[in-house]
Amino acid sequence: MKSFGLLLLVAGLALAATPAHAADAGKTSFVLKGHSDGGQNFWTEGDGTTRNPTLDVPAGATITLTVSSVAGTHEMKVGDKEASAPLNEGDPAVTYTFTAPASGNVQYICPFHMGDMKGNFHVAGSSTEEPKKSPGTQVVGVFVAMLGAALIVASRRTK
Ligand SMILES: [Cu+2]
Repeated sequence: MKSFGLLLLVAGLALAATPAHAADAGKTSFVLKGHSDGGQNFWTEGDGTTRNPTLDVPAGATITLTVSSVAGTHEMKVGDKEASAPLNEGDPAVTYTFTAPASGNVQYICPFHMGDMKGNFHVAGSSTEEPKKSPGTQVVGVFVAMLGAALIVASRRTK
């Protein structure tokens, strides 16, 4: 019983320590494509399917963004920078650069479709953004670890 408790404790701590946000921290170059589909406007990273994805960037890095339109007319505005010229589908892609801050998020947005074409560049390792993936893993990990600790205590008391 005690060793089972210890096993749970170790497994729980390992789960709790799992980063909730598997970061692709080294990436500094991104392709964002604007879409207009059935009245819905959104960005995708390259040919990805996630709409307005959060993009991890290294702190302080110069980020290169290649922007084009698959459908519709869009502009790209990053943080406080000026928006790009309007981009129509078929126009050549526009390259955009900005410097990632030391921490936090920098918003990217299409000023034409402010309501639904916005996402964030998230500086890897900073905690201003809620975890995107499996926020439950850490909670479960802590719970399992506590259960393990309780079993250890209980098995000591019964001796
Ligand atoms: Cu747009």
